[in-house]
Amino acid sequence: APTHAVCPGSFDPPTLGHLDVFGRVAALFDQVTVAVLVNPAKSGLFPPAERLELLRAVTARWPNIQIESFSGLLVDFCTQRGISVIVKGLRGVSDFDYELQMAQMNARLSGVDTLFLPTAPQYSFVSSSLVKQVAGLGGDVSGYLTPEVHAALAAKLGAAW
Ligand code: COD
Repeated sequence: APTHAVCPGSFDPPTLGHLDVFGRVAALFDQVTVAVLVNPAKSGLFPPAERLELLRAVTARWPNIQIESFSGLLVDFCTQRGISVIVKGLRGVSDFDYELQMAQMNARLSGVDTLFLPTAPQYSFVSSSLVKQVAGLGGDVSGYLTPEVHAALAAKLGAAW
């Protein structure tokens, strides 16, 4: 049977660390859904529609990746779409504690299993929140984003770079 995995996250905005995981997952599974959590209580820097648009642009090279949004429980989204595997990137031990808890809860809730991919070492310190913080203070984050995401972030922050 064809395999279908989900890469869930906030992606506010998507980084090269996310993209590295997407590409590796696209090589391992027949179909990959990148699922953007829409949290009505927490809007983030980029509205969900802009995150979806950026994700579509940066994943255009992988024909088996599709972009969708979801709210509510991730496992309900998976069950509705026949997705049997959640894939998460692990940056280090600090990710592991929380990710293990979520993986075990999700498995218990629904039987949907989680696979962890180790982050590429050059991106192990990269997170959307740190990128936003550094960029907001005038630091150079061009090494951690695609050019289109970098431009969108510059526009959002009203930056001159
Ligand atoms: N390198 C590799 N992987 C990375 C990197 C990097 N530099 N940065 C992030 N990642 C990976 C991580 O695996 C992360 O999980 C994923 O990319 C997305 O990252 P973020 O920061 O955009 O997203 P999060 O961590 O905010 O996403 C959390 C979820 C949306 C997955 C989670 O909150 C969720 O499933 N919510 C839905 C509600 C639900 O079901 N709750 C019950 C859970 S048990």
